Amino acid sequence: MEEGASVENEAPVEGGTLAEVVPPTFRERLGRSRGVFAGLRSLRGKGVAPSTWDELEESLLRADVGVATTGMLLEELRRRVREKEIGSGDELVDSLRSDLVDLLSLEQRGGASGTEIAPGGVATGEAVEVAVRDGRGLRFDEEEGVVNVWLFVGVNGVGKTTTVGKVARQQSGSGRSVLLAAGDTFRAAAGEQLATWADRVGAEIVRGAEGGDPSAVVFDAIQRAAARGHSLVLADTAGRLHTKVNLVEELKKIRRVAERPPGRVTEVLLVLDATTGQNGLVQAREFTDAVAVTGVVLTKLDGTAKGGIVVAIQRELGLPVKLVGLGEGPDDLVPFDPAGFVGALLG
Ligand SMILES: Nc1nc2c(ncn2[C@@H]2O[C@H](COP(=O)(O)OP(=O)(O)OP(=O)(O)O)[C@@H](O)[C@H]2O)c(=O)[nH]1
Ligand SMILES: [Mg+2]
Repeated sequence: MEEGASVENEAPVEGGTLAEVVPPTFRERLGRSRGVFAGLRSLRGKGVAPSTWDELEESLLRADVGVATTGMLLEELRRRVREKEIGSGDELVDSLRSDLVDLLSLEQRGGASGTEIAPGGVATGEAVEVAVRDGRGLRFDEEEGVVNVWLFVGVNGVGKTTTVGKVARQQSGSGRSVLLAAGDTFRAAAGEQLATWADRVGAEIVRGAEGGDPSAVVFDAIQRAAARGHSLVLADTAGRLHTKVNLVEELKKIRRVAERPPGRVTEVLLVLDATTGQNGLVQAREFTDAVAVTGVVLTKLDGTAKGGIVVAIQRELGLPVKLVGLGEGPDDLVPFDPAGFVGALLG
């Protein structure tokens, strides 16, 4: 984690509670992605020449936006130039910027029961409005006696366990009573890793034996949560398994068990590593086909990721990117915000 960004976090701690955390910004953390988009930013201050189109196309493809979306964006920009709606490099980049923001903005998802909350926060004020309108809030049912279960799924190494820890910190920081379920019984270290997060956050954890049945762990976690008055279970899962049991079959079983009252699965978050680029999309399809995924957590966008993958995920999977990982630290998880994201890339 970059130390420089956390200076303001070191405000005095009063009454044992953590001082207000200042989350990292896209602009600070999207180093590599900003590099990939530098070619586009450099079109500013110039005219629109035939070579401009090659530069645009190459940059978008290199940024992982994907062939289909790149084609669509370029076609629309060409039309505007042809019809003299835009004439300068600046206008071209601004046009592209608003097209990308539009592409990344979601329409309201109707009919959701429960409270939509801004990721990392409880339902208060303006943040809720934004979250609901955007369909990016994390669903939490306030109903008496219900234990909300958020499942974190994805292939190995993408950042599931880390994300569970970060979400636990945010949720408990905003006043929810959280319990962690170590549903990755594939290796002992996975339980240890989650236990470290539980310690850090001050959350209870339920673990099973190594090689044990993960759905039994999740079941026990829900029972414990109900008995102890925790309203939210965050369930980590394995990215791979010892046995021949298909990972997806195992997840279906966990989900079935978690749906038994008092449990209620209110989020299934697919964790994807942004640095795997278009490969991530292939993985994602396998999961979405099997366990009704409600949103994506895109991790490692601070690393060697190229940024455009966010566009590809939402366009090609039709799934909202709800949270973005911008580092390994406990506070390096932020709600996805299209305008902030595109603004950081295109300046
Ligand atoms: N730079 C960066 N690293 C991250 C981010 N999220 C997770 N990581 C790192 O990615 C590595 C793998 O993270 P884990 O949380 O263990 O991944 P996992 O999906 O639980 O992996 P398995 O349990 O093996 O399936 C760790 O070194 C994390 O610190 C992120 O947003 N940015
Ligand atoms: Mg893990």
